[in-house]
Amino acid sequence: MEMGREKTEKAMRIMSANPLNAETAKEHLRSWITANSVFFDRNQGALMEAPIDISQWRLTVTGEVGKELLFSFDDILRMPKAIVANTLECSGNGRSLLKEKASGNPWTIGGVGNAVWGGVWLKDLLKKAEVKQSARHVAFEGFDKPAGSAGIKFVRSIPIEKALSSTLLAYEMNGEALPLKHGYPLRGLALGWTGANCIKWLTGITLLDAPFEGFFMDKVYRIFQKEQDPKTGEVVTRIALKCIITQPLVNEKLPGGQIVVLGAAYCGERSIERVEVSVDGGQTWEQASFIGPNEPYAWRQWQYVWDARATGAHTIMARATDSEGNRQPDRAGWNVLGYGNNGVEEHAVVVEIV
Ligand SMILES: Nc1nc2c(c(=O)[nH]1)N[C@H]1C(S)=C(S)[C@@H](COP(=O)(O)O)O[C@H]1N2
Ligand SMILES: [Mo]
Repeated sequence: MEMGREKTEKAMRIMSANPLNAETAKEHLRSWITANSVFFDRNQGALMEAPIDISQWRLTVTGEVGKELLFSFDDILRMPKAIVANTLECSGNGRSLLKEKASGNPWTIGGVGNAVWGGVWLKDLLKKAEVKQSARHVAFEGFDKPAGSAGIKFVRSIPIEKALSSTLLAYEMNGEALPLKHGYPLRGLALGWTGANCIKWLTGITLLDAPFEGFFMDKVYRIFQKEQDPKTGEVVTRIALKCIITQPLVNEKLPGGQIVVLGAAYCGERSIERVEVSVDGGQTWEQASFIGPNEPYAWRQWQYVWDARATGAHTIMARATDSEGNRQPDRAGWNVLGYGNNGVEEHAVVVEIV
């Protein structure tokens, strides 16, 4: 299917080629699984040209442990396998839709995707390492080459509680070996947390008695305001409650009649209870219906059939409520780096009925 493949490749919206930062086209966000070939790309440094020789790859576990460990890829494959669905979203997804500009990659809604991941539970590895009482954070290091002359490695840490409860080390993505650009051969996945907490090309895990300190922990991936020291801002961890509209497209011209509005709703560690849709700019709301699987950590696809009668411009909005009764905000809270845009108004889609 040569034509199909060409179309697929064109569908990525490339924001920067080197490092590669590209978002998934809305058309590819309409299924529960996001195919590996169209899954969004977010990289701090240049992509490596060839996969590592798997016989040379090693994973170390060091720091606040009773026993330092060294794993080969075969050692990892021999451990009990876990399969989990998880929606991965870049912390800055939706940034370009904020009313007030924020710096960073200009994501619309395509810095997100859902995959079924295969791998091993981090807690199973840590059990073998005899983690000390003093361990509070777990740092992850990849073997990608850092960008720029400063050469700062992308190292980040997560709290020990997250590492021991719901963090996967994934070597498989949607039934295939983890693709090179998504972290081959192994990546961390702090389930339900933003992409920055999910280190690719993993090679080192270090148990620390405090959060890791460094550029990618203290200067970015924090919520802060102008004139505030970034280090005093809250660290970006959980994916925020949010709803995206994947059909129709922004400014699409459509004939009147039945229009199938499609979208996805997600909120990381919690589940989605309800999605409501408005086709009159937020004056009235109707319930959407869910389609497809309902799995922890994974988004829910939904649809709403709109009987469009009047010609002219119409504003479609969608809003989600989680299982604890929280509803996403009408407007997102602003921060300097534009993280966590989950505003209903920011994600509105205007269409024209002709
Ligand atoms: N080693 C390494 N891991 C990384 C990054 C990186 O640049 N280097 N980028 C992070 C960010 S910010 C995101 S959003 C996700 C993106 O994962 P993907 O490219 O597989 O979609 O990987 C994360 N893990
Ligand atoms: Mo990200």
